[in-house]
Parts: sequence; C-alpha cells; structure tokens
Amino acid sequence: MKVCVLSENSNGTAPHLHYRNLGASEVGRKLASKNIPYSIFEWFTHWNKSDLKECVLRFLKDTAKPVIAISVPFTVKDVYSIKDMLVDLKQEITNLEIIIGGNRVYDSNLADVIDHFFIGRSMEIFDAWLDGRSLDKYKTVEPKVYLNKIINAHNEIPVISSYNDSDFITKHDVLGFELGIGCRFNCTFCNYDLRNMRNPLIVDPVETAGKLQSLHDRYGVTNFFITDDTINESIEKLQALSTILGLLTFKPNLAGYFRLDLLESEEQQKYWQKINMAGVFFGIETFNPEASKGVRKSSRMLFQIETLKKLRTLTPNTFLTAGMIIGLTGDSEEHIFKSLENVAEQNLLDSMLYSPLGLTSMNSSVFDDFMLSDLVKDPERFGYKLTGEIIPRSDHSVQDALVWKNEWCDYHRAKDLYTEVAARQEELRIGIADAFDLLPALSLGIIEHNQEFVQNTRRVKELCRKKSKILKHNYFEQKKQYILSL
Ligand code: B12
Ligand code: SF4
Repeated sequence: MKVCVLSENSNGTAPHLHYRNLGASEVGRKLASKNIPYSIFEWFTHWNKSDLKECVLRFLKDTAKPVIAISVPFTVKDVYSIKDMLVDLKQEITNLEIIIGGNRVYDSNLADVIDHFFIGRSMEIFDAWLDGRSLDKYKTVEPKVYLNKIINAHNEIPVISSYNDSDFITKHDVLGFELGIGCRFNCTFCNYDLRNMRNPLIVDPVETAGKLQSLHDRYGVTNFFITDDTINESIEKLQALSTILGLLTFKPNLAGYFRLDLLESEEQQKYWQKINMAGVFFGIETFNPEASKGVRKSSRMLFQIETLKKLRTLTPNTFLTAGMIIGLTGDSEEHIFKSLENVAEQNLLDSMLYSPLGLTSMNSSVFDDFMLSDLVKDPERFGYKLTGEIIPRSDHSVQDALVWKNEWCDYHRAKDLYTEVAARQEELRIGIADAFDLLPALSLGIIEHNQEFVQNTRRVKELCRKKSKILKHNYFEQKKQYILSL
C-alpha cells in the first residue's frame, strides 16, 4: 500500500491562517508506524490541479494498493474543488481507493467518488481498516460510513505534530499539539463530541517536550497552537504544559482555549503566569449572570471581571479574545451593549468574537448524539422555541440552521444585532480577531509584539493572507520537485 494524504484546513472563515492540519499529521504518523509509504499534500485546494494530479499519479505509480486519504477537519466543501480530479484519477488508476476522515459530518453527495467515510475521531477505525480487521463495530446505516461511538483513549491518543523533511516545514510554519483528549464539562451549547469525559487522558510531558524540541531543532518552528477544547480544565493539564515549557530550550509562542471561570483560583493563576500564553481564547459567551447560568457556565460575573483584570497584570502581553453568543435566554440587548462598553472602559479584553446563537440540525443520516449540543437536542428545556423555519446551508456544511425564539430575541434579530454589535465594537476599538490569528502574524514576521496586532488587526490579517500565499507557493514548488524526483 502507498497513501497520498490530501489535507486542507486553510479555507472558510480563516483564509489568513496557514496552520498545518494536525489530523493529517496523525494519519501520516499512523501510516509510518506500519511502514506504509505515504506523503502529505498540504493545502490541496490551493495547488495547481494538474501539478497535484501529476504528483499523485507519480507517487502511487508503483504500488498494488494505491490509496488517497483526504483530511478536511473543517469542511467537506473543500473536496468539491478536486472532485473532477478524483473522478479522473479513479479512471486512470482502476484499483484506487479514496477514503476521507476527520470531519464530523457525512455528505452523501460525495458517496459517488469516496469509498469509505471515517467520521470524527477515527484513528481506531483507520487502524483496523489498515490491518484488514473487521469494521463491523463501527458500521452505520450507510454502508460506506464508519463511526466510533466509544472512544478508547489507548487508540485515540493525544496528537503532537509529526513531520519529516519531505513535509518542507520552515520556521514560518505554525504547528499544533494536544495536551489531552476530551473535556470534563458539558456546556449546553457545546457540540464537542468528546465532552463530559470523566478522566480525560493527559500527555506525557517529557515525550511531548522531546517532540516539540525536535520540530524546533530541525526546522526552527517556534509557533504552536494547542487544540484542546479547554487547556485549564484541570491543574494536571496546566502542570503538564508548564513541565513541557520548562524542558524546552526555546520559548514558544502558544495559542489556545481556556475557561475564564476556572482561572479565579490562585493555583491556576500561578500556572497562567508561568505558561504566559501569546494568545488565549475564552469562551465567555455572555457577561450576563442569568444567561451564563443557562449555558452551565459560572454566574459569578463580577469575579470573572476581577479575574480578567488580574490576568492582565500577570501577563500583560497575552492577547485575550472572548467568544460571545448573541441571543441567549436571560440576556438582553441592553446588557450586551453595556458589557461591551464595560470591557472597553476597563481594557479587559483585546478582542471579542460575537456570533448569533446557532441551533443546527444534523441533516445527515450518520452522526453521534454527542455531535449535537444539549441545547439542540432539547431547546425548550433551555427556554427556546423552534419556529419550524429552517434555513438550509448552501455550502455543503450539511447542517441546516433551525430558527429559534426566546423571551427577548429570535435567530433573525440575533443576526441583525450581530451587525450592530460589530459597529459598536469598532467605535470602542475592541478588536474582532481570534487568539489563533496571532500566530501566523508572528510566524511570518508581520508583527513582533502582540500590541502591534491589537492596534492593526485588520491590516495584519490581510498581510498574513498575502504572505501565507507565498509560503504555500514555495511549499508546492518544493513538494512537487521532491515527488517528481522519486
Ligand atoms: C483548534 C480548532 C480550531 C482552530 C485552529 C484550526 C486549524 N487550522 O488547525 C481555529 C480557531 C482557527 C478553528 C476555526 C474553525 N473551526 Co475549529 N476546531 C478546532 C478544534 C478545537 C481542534 C481541531 C484539531 O486540530 N483537533 C486535533 C486533531 C488531532 O483532531 P482531528 O482534526 O479531529 O483529527 C483526528 C481525527 O479526525 C482523524 N482524522 C483527521 N483527518 C483524517 C483523515 C483520515 C483519512 C482519517 C482516517 C482520519 C482522520 O485523525 C485525527 C486523530 O484522531 C476542533 C474541535 C476538536 N477538539 O477537535 C474544532 C472544529 C474542528 N472546528 C470546527 C469549526 C466549525 C470551525 C470553524 C468553521 C468555526 C467558525 N465558524 O469560524 C473555523 C474554520 C477554520 C477555517 N480554516 O476556516 C468544527 C468542525 C465541525 C465539522 N464539520 O467537523 C470542530 C470539530 C468544532 C465543533 N465541534 O464544532 N478551529
Ligand atoms: S464549551 Fe468548552 S468547557 Fe464547555 S463542554 Fe465544550 S469544550 Fe468543555
């Protein structure tokens, strides 16, 4: 067997990011562990199509079992841009098998060209498939689609970027790692499939530090994103991260997700200062105590504001973003605008990302219940009525938007409010950027300090988009030369 891993995670809402796809790197590591030759083709939608096709044909030319493994964690839409090429390749290589993995949704419109769909965290299924073992355990109502409903932490281990010289990593790349798998909490609106996990598995800090150090020593990488849904869910995780950083000979720039309410604790604050993240995303959702309680987050909002002030003094350079939801039961327009002003007055956050509360159906014949939030499963219990109106998504995302209504808002008003809030944010000079946006800017040398990002967010993102295009182009050239020389 030989495998071309086609990877894409740089489109959609964040075209200025050039992060390498952590899932694709794990697919590669799994193949390497079984001595199966493979090559990752990163950012496949941006390749010149004939170059990509030529490379795939060359790489798969001398194997009896040719495979294309597609990894598209964010949207299956990306596959449509190469669908014609895949059809051609199937005609030219008659025994070619095409598999897709990583996404949480199954798109039946791709079933004519894809042979096997592995939904969500699927390393265990992939492992069985590679070994030719039975996949009965993971069968779904669709014959080509497999899903693992019971994740076993020994098969689904935390992933740390793993690359070799033919991946052409440079110091301008941003790589990812996980500290653990799963989250202990179960917030009502959350659809992270591995939430509500009793004992999330945590990495071995020494091993992780060794891998990160090696990526730094071999390629000069200093920018890393941590993909855990909650880095500070436990002191053990913070301890692990702090130990990892203590073992490294360099100071990496890190971005990741934290829960603000847990940082009220002095012990957490001690680790916060030691770890000193470059950028942090807090899922605050609302500053309204009533609305916050409704989504199973802390209602101690005054404490949270004090915590933000404290964090500012502990690590003044950390870029702080908050994800906020518009339309939560118990909230109000007045409160939303008042909290914006409060944040600006007290300089609590650098940026806020608002979004209208979205209740989405899994408009798909295959999914795990855990891919739906509690709120979607039983909206009435949380004060939302579905009006029956459904807004279909046109972008192959499979999930449709369900129109909801509560005591003060509905989905349509929440969308309008989103525009009004963005205008007010601009006036108040609160940024609209993700903590994860910072790393490309640092890695591409566009900014040296976080404050430059705070002041020029829009221009910096535009520069990132332009510069990352050049970085990708250089990568495509090197990769093509390498593959054609094989
Ligand atoms: C970090 C993260 C981000 C970061 C960084 C993204 C990046 N470029 O790497 C940021 C903040 C930028 C981001 C943005 C978005 N994100 Co996000 N993000 C995540 C998060 C927390 C971790 C992703 C990750 O790297 N995980 C670790 C890796 C190892 O896991 P993995 O990708 O699932 O890969 C594993 C398996 O899937 C499998 N696998 C992967 N590929 C393949 C291929 C084959 C062939 C096989 C067999 C297996 C396989 O192997 C891996 C090991 O098990 C996930 C939730 C989660 N915890 O997974 C959401 C998640 C991926 N994001 C999601 C979404 C929707 C988005 C946004 C669209 C949000 C928005 N509205 O803006 C944007 C899109 C970004 C873009 N490029 O346009 C959804 C995707 C839903 C879906 N359809 O599957 C997720 C699942 C969250 C959720 N539950 O809703 N995100
Ligand atoms: S929102 Fe964050 S803390 Fe809450 S369940 Fe989801 S991952 Fe866990």
